[in-house]
Amino acid sequence: MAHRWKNNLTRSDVTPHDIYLNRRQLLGGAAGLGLATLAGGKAQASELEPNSWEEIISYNNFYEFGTGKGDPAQHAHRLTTSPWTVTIDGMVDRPGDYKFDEIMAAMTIEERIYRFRCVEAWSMVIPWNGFELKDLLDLAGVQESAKYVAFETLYRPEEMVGQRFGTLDWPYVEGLRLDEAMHPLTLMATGIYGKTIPNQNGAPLRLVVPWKYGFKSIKSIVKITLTDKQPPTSWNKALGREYGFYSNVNPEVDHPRWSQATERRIGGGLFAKRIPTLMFNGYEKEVASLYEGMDLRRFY
Ligand SMILES: Nc1nc2c(c(=O)[nH]1)N[C@H]1C(S)=C(S)[C@@H](COP(=O)(O)O)O[C@H]1N2
Ligand SMILES: [Mo]
Repeated sequence: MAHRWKNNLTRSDVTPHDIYLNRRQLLGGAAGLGLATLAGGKAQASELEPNSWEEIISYNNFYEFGTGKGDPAQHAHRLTTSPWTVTIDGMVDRPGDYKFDEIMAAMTIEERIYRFRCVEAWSMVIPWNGFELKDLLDLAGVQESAKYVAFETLYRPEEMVGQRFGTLDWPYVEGLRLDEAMHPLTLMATGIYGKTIPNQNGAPLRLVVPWKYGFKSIKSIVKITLTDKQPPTSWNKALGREYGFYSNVNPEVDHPRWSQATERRIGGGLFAKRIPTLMFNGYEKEVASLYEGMDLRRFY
């Protein structure tokens, strides 16, 4: 395949790890005592304080390695992520198997500190490194007819021990509307805290859609398909009444079995108050226009 790669890799955009460590230390007692949810300015300042590396890599959902929060950290070391190719097909001008290294050479890696809100009502703040999904889709050349993007995770039960059980219908699949996929907030993450993304977080590349519940942010992607039909998604297939295609974070639309009005920030400490969940996870200004005129209760 003859690709013409843009050559604008700027790894120096990555902010060094120790800046965050220092900021955490500076924050001092308040965060440690779980008082980071005080009203007013203080809450604003600490609200985007990243979780620690240890928290981010030890409390995970990645059912390919088991359903416990500690299972991915325990089992994901068995996954081999090199070599890795991402098949991009469907309604694109340049379909093919894109080598991960070639993708990296073509992309601009930047840091994005995003809130991350799981549908289970816990959250973190994660300093991702990655590139905009739009840049990858542009590389493949999205055709006029495409309306949706479908994503697929690796299926390799020899290494992904959770895939030996029928917890979900493997491989894990997800999807976005094309305008959601092209949105500048939509990231393909390849790192955290300036380091290569750990296997349990979805190495070597995973989607991050910060205004949607975490399960939309599919990990360890091997296939991206441009299509004109809304693609099936794993959690919708498993429990369609509870998990819709859109899955936008919305404090006003509860899960059938629990409230989505508040969330527990991981690492907040034993006495931390739950914090209010923000519309579109705090990205309302950036993304609300994508859903203008849509009934968000119906399109959950
Ligand atoms: N392939 C795959 N992707 C996945 C999942 C999964 O089980 N398999 N879990 C999702 C859920 S429910 C969440 S909350 C996030 C968790 O990402 P993290 O472990 O990096 O915080 O990954 C999402 N992506
Ligand atoms: Mo989740």
